[in-house]
This record gives sequence, structure tokens and C-alpha cells, in this order.
Amino acid sequence: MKGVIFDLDGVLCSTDEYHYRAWKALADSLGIPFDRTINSRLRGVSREESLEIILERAGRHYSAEEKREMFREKNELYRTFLSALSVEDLAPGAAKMLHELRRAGKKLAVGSSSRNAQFILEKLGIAGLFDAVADGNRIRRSKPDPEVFLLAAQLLHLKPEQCIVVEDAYSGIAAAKAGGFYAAAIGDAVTCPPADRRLERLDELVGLLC
Ligand code: B16
Ligand code: MG
Repeated sequence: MKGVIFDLDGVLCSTDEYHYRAWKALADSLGIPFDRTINSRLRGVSREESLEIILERAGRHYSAEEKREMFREKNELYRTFLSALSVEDLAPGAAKMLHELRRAGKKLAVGSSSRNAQFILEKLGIAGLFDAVADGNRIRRSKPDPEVFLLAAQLLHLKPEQCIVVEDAYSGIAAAKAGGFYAAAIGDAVTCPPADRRLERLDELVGLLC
């Protein structure tokens, strides 16, 4: 394996809690039931698809204009939470693991559905450690479509079979497998059947790849 493609939210950091709080505030303001079980379906999927999942319980139709206003509101609150992010919010062992993989000559990329990915990487102090960032601003189809990981591999000048994808979401493992990648699951995705490998901690990648 010459390249490692990391999902961001849920793998390198836990911004998923901030997504939850921001969506919950929006759902509460609209009187729509929303809890952590429904929230788990939002992992790895785009903000548009996330809103559609939340609105399944709305009991009324919302116009495209109203939905645009909902994204705006949710993203504004989410960005308020993100502004407090720092190196402390990196997943345990993430910085050391990234440095060791780089020292071993591995190419590193981010493959995230988020349009806030660059901002998050900068707040976490790890933006400079990646050779490429494929994110929600550069793709048309979000996970489980493999587009974001195929773009990351292309930016690294590698083929999918030369890369391992590290993911915490079922939709992300499905995307990795659909793209022809080796898929390592961490967090919620460890129970995902098509994963090739299950990780308890990120630093296991060093033993696996170096
Ligand atoms: P944004 P990932 C995903 O990030 C999140 O898991 C998902 O919950 C979110 O809806 C999506 O990014 C879009 O995020 O609203 O910031 O553009 O797991 O692919 O890194
Ligand atoms: Mg994720």
C-alpha cells in the first residue's frame, strides 16, 4: 500500500457530535423528532441528504428555498462549534500516526464529504500533513458513491488498489469497496460486513503499513 486515504469526521476528529448538536437545534426549532439513532444515518452523507433524512419525519413539504435556509442556519451553528476546535480535538494518536506514515514514505490524503474539511484540518493543525484533500466541494456524488475516494487516489497519482481507506461510516466503507480500495473500519463501522480490516485504534495503521 502506497497511499492512505482518511475520512475526516469520526476518524481524525469527532466533529460528528457538533453535526448532531447543530442538526438537533434545527430539528427542535421545526418541531421534528430527531435523536442519535437517526443521526447515525447521517454519517458520511452530504448535508443535502442529511436534511432529507431529517425531514422524513416532518409531516409537511418544504420548498427548495426553505431547505437552503435550513442548511445555512445549520452550517452557521456548526461553524460556531468548529471555531473552538484545536489540536486537542484530534483523535487519540492521530498526529503521531500521521507523522510516522509520512516518515515511512506513504502518501496521505483526506477523503471527506464535508465542505468544511479544509477549515477543520487547519483548526486541528494537520492541514500540512496531507498530499491531497478531496472533499465535499470537489465532488458531485457523496458516499456511498466512491467519487471522493477515487478523486483522492487520482490526486495522489495512485490506483485504488494501492490505497487503504480508513472510515467510520457504513456509507464510507461501501464507497471504498465500490471504488476498489482496501477498507479499514474504525468506530461505528467496525460492525460493517464488507470492511477488510477492523481497527481499535488509529496507531494500528503504523504496524500494518510500515
Ligand atoms: P458539511 P466525513 C461528513 O464528513 C459527515 O460525516 C456528515 O455527517 C456530514 O453531513 C458531511 O460530512 C457533510 O458535512 O456539512 O461540513 O459539508 O465523515 O465524510 O468526513
Ligand atoms: Mg466519517
